[in-house]
Amino acid sequence: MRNKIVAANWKMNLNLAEGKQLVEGILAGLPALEVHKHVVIASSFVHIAQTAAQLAGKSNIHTGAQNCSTETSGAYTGEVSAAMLKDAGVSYVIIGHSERREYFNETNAMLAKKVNQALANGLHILFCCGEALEVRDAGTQNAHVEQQIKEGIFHLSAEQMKDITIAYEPIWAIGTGRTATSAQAQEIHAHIRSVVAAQYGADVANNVPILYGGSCKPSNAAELFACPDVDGGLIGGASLKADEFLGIIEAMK
Ligand code: 3PY
Repeated sequence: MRNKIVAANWKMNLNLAEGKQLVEGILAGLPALEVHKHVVIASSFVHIAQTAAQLAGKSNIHTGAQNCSTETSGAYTGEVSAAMLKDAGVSYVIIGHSERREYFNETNAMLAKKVNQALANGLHILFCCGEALEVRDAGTQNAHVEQQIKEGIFHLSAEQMKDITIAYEPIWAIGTGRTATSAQAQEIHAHIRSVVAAQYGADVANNVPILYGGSCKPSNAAELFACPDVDGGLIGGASLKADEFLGIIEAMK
């Protein structure tokens, strides 16, 4: 059975005290997680050491980051390397979130370098893809997402794909309150899995978790997660409140 994952993406929110309190709230309500179910808390860099200390020794709940550098080390002011993240206690890193692609001009070529840095340092990757509203309206979302995946991760070996989780996030559903219907999510998740299968074969494809992201909340999580190719969620706003995030974790199949 492939892994199921619910990952919090705090984005640029919360001070240290608020982050600590939120993790305490999540831990207080966290159900015992079966072996294939995982929770990730991806905070901003400043929270990582604190979150890692809070999660130390806990099973199936992991510290995450929202980005890493394309470079290994050196004169890159403001950057944080994958090695630094690993050393600070991170085990999952989000790469290629649409906000990074859009506001920080991250290209697929840059993302492929970040993917290499993360894997070289033993991190699991939550690799994001997804289309803007114009692309969805033009009906070319499958080709769009396929290109992002091909250019971002298809240089990897089948062995390296074991550390890849794909997160499909339609940009038109991020922070807008709009959600893809479960039928829309299932359709494109199945397409993504077929693209991975064409490159790596059915075994690899069947083991890659594919998460849905974009205004996922307790009220719609169960329906989305019931889709056969939806293996959990990457959660924005609803991950900032312990009760809402716990509600989404409960919906994990
Ligand atoms: C959202 O749901 O808003 C996200 O961007 C999750 O990453």
